[in-house]
Amino acid sequence: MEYDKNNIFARILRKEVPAQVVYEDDYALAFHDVNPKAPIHILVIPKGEFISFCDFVEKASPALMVGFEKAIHHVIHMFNLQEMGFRLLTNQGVHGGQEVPHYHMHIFGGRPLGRMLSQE
Ligand code: DGP
Repeated sequence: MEYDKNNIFARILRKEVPAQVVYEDDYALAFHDVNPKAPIHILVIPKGEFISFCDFVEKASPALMVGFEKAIHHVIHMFNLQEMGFRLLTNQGVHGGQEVPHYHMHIFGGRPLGRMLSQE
């Protein structure tokens, strides 16, 4: 599968589409999810053309992989989520229910988050 350069997160990265950005550095961009599922629902995306978790691990440089993880950690601290806790989630592919084909990590927090998976 080829990376779609016009997926919505690619366009947000290029600043063609606005987003409520909360953090940006050389490795990552973090912004509010447009359809929040928790009081705090932030998306963190790496800077580069990566479709999914597997694509990222296979292609990203070690520096980018570390920088991306540290950006997630930074956002967790920005929202003071480390005390009460949070959930990190990434979806991949059809069974994962991935909607946007640019690798992203969801950060959920701000209330007890319930069961790990829906029972549907
Ligand atoms: P996933 O199913 O893991 O691919 O989640 C994609 C998420 O992206 C979903 O929670 C909604 C969010 N999203 C989709 N389009 C936009 C957008 O244009 N702006 C923002 N901020 N979030 C978006």
